[in-house]
Amino acid sequence: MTVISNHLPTPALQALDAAHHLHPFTNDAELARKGARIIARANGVMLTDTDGVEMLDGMAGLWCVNIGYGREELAEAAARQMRELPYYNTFFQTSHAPVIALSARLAGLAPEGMTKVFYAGSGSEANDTNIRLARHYWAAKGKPQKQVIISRRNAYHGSTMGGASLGGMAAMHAQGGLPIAGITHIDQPHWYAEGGEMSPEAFGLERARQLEAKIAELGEGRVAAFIAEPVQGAGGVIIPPATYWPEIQRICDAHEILLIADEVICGFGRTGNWWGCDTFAIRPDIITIAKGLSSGYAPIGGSILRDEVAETIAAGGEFSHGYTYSGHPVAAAVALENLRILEEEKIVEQAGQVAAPYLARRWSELADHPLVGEARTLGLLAGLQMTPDKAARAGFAAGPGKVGMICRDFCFANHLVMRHVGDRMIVSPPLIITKGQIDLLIERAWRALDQTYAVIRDEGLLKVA
Ligand code: PXG
Repeated sequence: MTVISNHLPTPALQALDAAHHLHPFTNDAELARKGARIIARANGVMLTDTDGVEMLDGMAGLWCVNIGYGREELAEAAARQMRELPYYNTFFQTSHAPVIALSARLAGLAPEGMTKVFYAGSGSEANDTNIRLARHYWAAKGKPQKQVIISRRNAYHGSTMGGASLGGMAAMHAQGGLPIAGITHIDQPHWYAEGGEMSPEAFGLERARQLEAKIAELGEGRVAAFIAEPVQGAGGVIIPPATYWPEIQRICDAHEILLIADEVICGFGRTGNWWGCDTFAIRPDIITIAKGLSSGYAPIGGSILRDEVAETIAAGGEFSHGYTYSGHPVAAAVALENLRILEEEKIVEQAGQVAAPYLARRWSELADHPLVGEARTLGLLAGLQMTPDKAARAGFAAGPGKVGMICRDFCFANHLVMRHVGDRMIVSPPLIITKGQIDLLIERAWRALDQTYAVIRDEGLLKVA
């Protein structure tokens, strides 16, 4: 048996990693000089690296380990399924019990009237599927001109050609000739950065109405769908003003377009309810799922379809689309066990009713820190904005991301995994985080902010842009 071990000394692992592994979203030359942090094991909300350092994982991996690390039952489910049927496809008029059971379970959990699932291996793949689904849906309804998908700047919908095109990340579009044709973007509902003198409520309406203006500009007959994350995650935990989603829903209802809710981060309890769509009273036609579906224990994603969409696709002949791993039996068995634990242990309810209000209270205290301009949470998503001038909501003269990176490094030094997006600090911990662990998170975040403040003051970085 191949034994994958951590017993090589850390520098040896780092050297091999640098020699043979290109990392996602990483400047690999720079990383090779520093050496990667190598994670050895994890339990609950805690990670341990190969030097034995224990860190609180404020990011649940990459927004996905909702039930926390170390659940033996998921390992058992995977091993059992691998012994029974490690692989079979769902093409060619075949199916298998794990994918059937998972689909039925998801149909029960999904919003009313959404009872069919198409599987992918990841969120990116699922969003690629959604592009083809939405366009094929309109073609099947005799409206093949309805092709354009409207998304938002600073959205994240994945890293494939389709996913990155739907996303609104300028740095991603700058590489590889993106976006692909037929995808266009409107502005995001990011009041802190872009709201200027407007109230959040007025700003939320203004941003939502850009959708209506874009539909008018393109012509309703050309628009297939609008896609959005209920709360932007990778964009910086951007919680939209309360006016935003009701207005988006009104516009989608008034026009003949599909609404795709990308729940890859928000789904499975992250916002305090099962779906971000519940939290914001959104009625989507397609929901993108991944991450929390398996709590990251196995790669799996998918699209949950409104019944009318699924029926139209089914009636439209063969949908020429699918992946080798669509509905992979091991991933499906793991996801099913994850959902059983989320439901039976009432993890979503506990997160929404106990952990989320506690995090909201403790996180809001960070707003008293001299560096912090805004500290907001929704469910177990939290973001805070660092600024050299709270009243003006100003950015730093050093440019976005410099102070964020300093703070991120201090977080690591204080054994807290907290990410930065520009100069916003964000967390998305496992849903099972306890009040005591939230206290620890806040204590470490506060210390990192203090250290960041001291360093940037001494280095003259506390200047307004
Ligand atoms: N949609 C959303 C809303 C996501 O957050 C994807 C789709 C793509 O899923 P896959 O499984 O293909 O990665 C995501 C993924 C970050 C970061 O830096 C966020 C994601 C992935 C990688 C990095 O915050 N989200």
